[in-house]
Amino acid sequence: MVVANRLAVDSVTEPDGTQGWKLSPGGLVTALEPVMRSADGAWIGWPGSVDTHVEPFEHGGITMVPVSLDQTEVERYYEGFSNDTLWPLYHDVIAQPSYHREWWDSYVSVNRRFAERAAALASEGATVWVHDYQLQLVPGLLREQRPDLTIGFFNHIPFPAYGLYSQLPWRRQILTGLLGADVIGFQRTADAGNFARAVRRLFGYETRGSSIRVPLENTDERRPERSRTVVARAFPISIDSASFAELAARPDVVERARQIREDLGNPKTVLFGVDRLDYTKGIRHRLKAYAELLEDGRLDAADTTLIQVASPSRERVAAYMELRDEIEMTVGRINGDFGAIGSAPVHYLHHGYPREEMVALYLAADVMLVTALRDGMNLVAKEYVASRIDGDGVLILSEFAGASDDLRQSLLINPHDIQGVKEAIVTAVEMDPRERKRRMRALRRKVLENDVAKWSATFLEELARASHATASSSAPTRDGVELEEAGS
Ligand code: GDG
Repeated sequence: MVVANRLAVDSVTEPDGTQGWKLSPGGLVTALEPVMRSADGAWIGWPGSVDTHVEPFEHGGITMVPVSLDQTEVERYYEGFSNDTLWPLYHDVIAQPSYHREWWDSYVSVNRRFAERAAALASEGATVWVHDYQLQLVPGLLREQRPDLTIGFFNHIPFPAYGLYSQLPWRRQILTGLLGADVIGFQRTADAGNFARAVRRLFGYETRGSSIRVPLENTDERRPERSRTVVARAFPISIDSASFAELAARPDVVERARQIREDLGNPKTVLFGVDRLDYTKGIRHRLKAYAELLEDGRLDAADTTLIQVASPSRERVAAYMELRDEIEMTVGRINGDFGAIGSAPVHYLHHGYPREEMVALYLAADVMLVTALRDGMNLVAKEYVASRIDGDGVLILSEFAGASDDLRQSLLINPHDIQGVKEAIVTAVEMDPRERKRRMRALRRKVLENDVAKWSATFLEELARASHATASSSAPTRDGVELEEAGS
């Protein structure tokens, strides 16, 4: 069973006026859809619109179990606490997090609803996999009601350093919620380290490698030392690499990529960025570097084009409205300063596209720009690599995206260092074709070997091991192992 904020489908109105469902875009669904289909699983989540009361239904081999949210809950639990408190806090306070007690109260009650739904539907001894920062209390709440379950949690976004995490007025409650899981997965080893440090600082629990010893409530006075072991470690997420490679081989997609370049006037260089319109993605930094290169004359607007797809996201949150205004003003300024009739240096598209079109854009792009200021993983970087079956193309990748741990043969950048980003763009544009292919070959090996099926299998294996260890459990031994100091 998967428990996630969003159901894996969006409601759509068919041409004949009837209501239907289609698989939704976005990191989590892109990642889990193939796994769930093959596991014949159930997916609990919010359908994405207010007061939608729908009975469970089947879609694409997955049982969808909708959880309804009312208007106030959408404002407080989702737009508020999830996207205006936790999201900026966990992304290193790039934007200022807002702390409101009524948002927290709503977060608690919605997490409780998800947990109750899962507790009511899960079969005896089932495996439940809870996803992401919107539902951090669910593992703890679920364990209280259903100790028979094996519970996993995966955090798709970063986990911040203690100095930032400690701002959160409800920092202890969140940790208690997460520690209800048997396995807590993070994107990077650094995230797991930040989590373990927060646990030591706030609770003083012992941690040893990826194991955390959580004392059980003292129900048995003869065994005051009883504890359970929670595993917290990195499981870097990936994509369904083969399906991107297959799309990239389709003649209509290849033709579409050619068409895109032709429609742009066959420029020498096509640069490409695609992101949810989010302040974590570094779109402004990218535009600034590009504009300066045009200004300096190191790139020529006559033979260079940047396509920036910014898919609409969280449009009712104030920080996102401001960001959109800022980006659109900057794009307008660049096109005004450097454009000519029939040629615009930036093609800015505020739309979502079908996956075929995304792959055609990946194929049309000489240089892919991933300039996130902070990003759990960044699947776009991996999708670009998987799509380049021609072995060509250059990936510029922020070291603050989890993907940079693995994709070392990209051009790694610090997006705050605008000069460094400019140099990387010039290096990419001028790179010798043999060097491009050498790098892309190494990147492709990584992405094709480590796909999403391997990611979920690795997580689920760890979860099975953890549940087995608990079943035959005793407290972890201290013999011969140095425990990290509480409070360090
Ligand atoms: C979160 C974490 C982590 C985007 N626009 C369109 C579209 N997309 C797809 C991309 C990609 C996905 O959405 C975005 O994934 P990212 O990883 O880049 O970023 P987030 O949405 O922020 O995801 C992130 C991820 O969770 C998974 O754990 O990597 O760090 O922030 O797959 O292709 N897809 C289509 N049309 C679009 O217009 N079809």
